[in-house]
Amino acid sequence: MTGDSARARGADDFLRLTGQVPEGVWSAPGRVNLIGEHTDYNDGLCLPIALPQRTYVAAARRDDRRLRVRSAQQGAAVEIALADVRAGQPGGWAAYVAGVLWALDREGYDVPGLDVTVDSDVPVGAGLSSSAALECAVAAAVSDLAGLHLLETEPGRAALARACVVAENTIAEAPTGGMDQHAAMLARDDEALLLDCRSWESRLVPFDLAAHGGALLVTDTRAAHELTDGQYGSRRDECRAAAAELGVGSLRDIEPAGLAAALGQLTSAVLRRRVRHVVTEIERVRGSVAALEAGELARLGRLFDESHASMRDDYEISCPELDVATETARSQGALGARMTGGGFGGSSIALVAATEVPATAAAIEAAFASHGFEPPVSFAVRAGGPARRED
Ligand code: GAF
Repeated sequence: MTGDSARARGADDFLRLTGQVPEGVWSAPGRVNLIGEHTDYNDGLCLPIALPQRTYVAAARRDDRRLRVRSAQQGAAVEIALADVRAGQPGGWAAYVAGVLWALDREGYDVPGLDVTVDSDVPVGAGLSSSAALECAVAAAVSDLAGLHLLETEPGRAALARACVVAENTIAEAPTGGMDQHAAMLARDDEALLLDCRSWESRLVPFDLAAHGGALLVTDTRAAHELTDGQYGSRRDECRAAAAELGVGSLRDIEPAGLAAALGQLTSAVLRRRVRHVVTEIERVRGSVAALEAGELARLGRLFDESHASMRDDYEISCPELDVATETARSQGALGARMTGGGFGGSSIALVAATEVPATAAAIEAAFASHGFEPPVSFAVRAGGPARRED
């Protein structure tokens, strides 16, 4: 499905749901994180890009403080009074919509009831932040419909991103770190977003691989990926425990030069591995920014490979499908490859010559078939734009 058809279908679906035309259509992108994984909740650095794939919401105000929402991907409509929204209610995908209204209301904004329809071409469950895309598209709609004007400035966009994080953590009960929502709100076409997750300051880094004859190949391994199933939360708890044992506020406080000493202080081998991943990964983000700014794709590729090894061996969040996808891309001549996102399934990325995109995708598909895995879905992406009003 193309973005245009998702947008048109969203508006058509709105007419079917309400018998009226929407007051507008808003959209927000999925994301791929280039590097800096599981660093956001450690106050670290990360480097996402927005995907060209987007989630579209058509919306109009209601005067009864109720939310009615239907998604083309999820089936039946969900309806709830805004006063009844709380942790776990509504459950499932609608929590990402209701949660945003709840979080903005809690911030003191005058949030109206809404009718909303959703359509998306962001793959769901692929580690490409379909939830953040949904939250941020809804937040963009609320900002405009409630006259908040938050889309118009960078600080306003960052405030919307923070409300989406609160929605996800509190109402959807997913203990995620904030990278995805900031990417969806602040990213720009052909740029990567360097995010400092301690101050939430950001800056753009040129990301135009095509200008260097390169391409970024995303492979959705179709291996199940869930951020609410406890594994993600347990990594977060381990980082908190390690920081407490080391007497620091967060693992960001451990400088690379102090890593060996910090590891020597930790009694648990598991915590030593987790800390080593986080500290070295933050440093790899710095190296990746320098590589991109110098146009040195081979150096960026090496950092991708090191990042994947760190996630496989130290953070232990890879899986056979992600390892096969990245190893196959490398054996086909990719400059580097790594899993992206929360892990335990989801997607990988490979930095390849533009001319090698079809051959690399075909090799990954053949390798998956020979391992008896589900067929993967591979596609090349450019960096896309942030949440915005469409119509
Ligand atoms: C998921 C989370 F939502 C992010 O906050 C981040 O922690 C990421 O996993 C891992 O880098 O996408």
